[in-house]
Amino acid sequence: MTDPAAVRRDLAAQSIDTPSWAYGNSGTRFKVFGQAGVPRDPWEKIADAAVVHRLTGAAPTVSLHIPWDRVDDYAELAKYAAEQGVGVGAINANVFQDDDYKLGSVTNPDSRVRRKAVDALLACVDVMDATGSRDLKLWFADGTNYPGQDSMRARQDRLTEALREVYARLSGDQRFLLEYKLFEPAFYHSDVPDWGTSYAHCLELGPRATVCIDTGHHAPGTNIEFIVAFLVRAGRLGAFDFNSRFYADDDLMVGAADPFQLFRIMNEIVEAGVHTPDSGIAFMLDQCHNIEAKIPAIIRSVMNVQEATAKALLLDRDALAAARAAGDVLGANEVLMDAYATDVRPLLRLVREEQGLDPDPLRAYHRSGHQERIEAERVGGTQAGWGA
Ligand code: PSV
Ligand code: MN
Ligand code: MN
Repeated sequence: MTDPAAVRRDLAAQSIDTPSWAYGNSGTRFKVFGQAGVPRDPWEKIADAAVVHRLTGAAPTVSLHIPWDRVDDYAELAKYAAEQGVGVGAINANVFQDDDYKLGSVTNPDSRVRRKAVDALLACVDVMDATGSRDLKLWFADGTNYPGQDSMRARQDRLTEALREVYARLSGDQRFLLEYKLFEPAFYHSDVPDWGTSYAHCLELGPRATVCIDTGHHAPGTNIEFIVAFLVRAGRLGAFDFNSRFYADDDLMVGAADPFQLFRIMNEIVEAGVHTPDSGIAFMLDQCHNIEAKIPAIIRSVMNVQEATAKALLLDRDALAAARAAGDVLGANEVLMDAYATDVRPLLRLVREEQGLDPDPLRAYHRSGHQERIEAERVGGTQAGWGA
């Protein structure tokens, strides 16, 4: 049987990191739709992230993307974040938007471009030093479009060399998260296409190197919860980039396309007992809100993760263990489905009330006047940088 007080305690402790770029304008390669009141600079992105945290009590950090969030003084930015009540989450390195990176960044055949890319990654570690961020998130757009274009083996060598140099620069509790993605922007092969490739590089490097699972970066039908189970067991699951997808890297709100998949993922996390922040696993959103209102969409996303987690926490693990031990296939599946079918919204309302929060963060946001304020104050919001 589950202990209701322990469930409420774990839910109250849950931390979900929100990404600075989700607060800015975004779109597809066809069109970026501007929205009124979007942040004009990193300071305003942080201010919006702080609003999400104040209303949900569950989003205490905001991830930055460098150089999209470039400022002169990162320590100042971190100080401002702390004043707003949030911390700096992962530092996301952008080594994909310069013309130089046409044939890749750290795996580019040209050593000058590789040097430039590694220097950009090292500069991100400087940002970590200045902000107190623990995690460097590495995602490479590197790969090829045509068979024969470059040596896949040589590119792995170049990747290893670059990762080694960055790894050696980490200190204290810093670590890096190596994110994989099956395809896009490279269409024939990607240099880090899957969790196995990421994991192999992390193993070679050492314990500060961990895998980041972006839920939108797999082939359709991939059993993501298996990947979760494997990496948790191996101690190499560093983070999630949560979002949801119908077709490819859609970056829709987590839990919107397939709430059952999100539950199955969180169930693996809870079964392994790694759902609280002390697990070292960062639960991050990586989303773009192209047509929907941004802050409400991020609040909704945080709530979706909370709901999946609550269902997983309520799962009757003793009954599941008994059914498994007895070889009762249907019984085990029924225990799991019962948990999934539970309406956890009243429980989460109670948890919020116990934290002194409004039980309905979305309605509270609409009542807060924040949206009207930012629409009046902020004219000429910037693009997130992604999807232009
Ligand atoms: C790439 O598709 C990705 O998921 C990486 O995490 C980037 O850092 C993020 O999107 C934002 O571009
Ligand atoms: Mn991602
Ligand atoms: Mn992505």
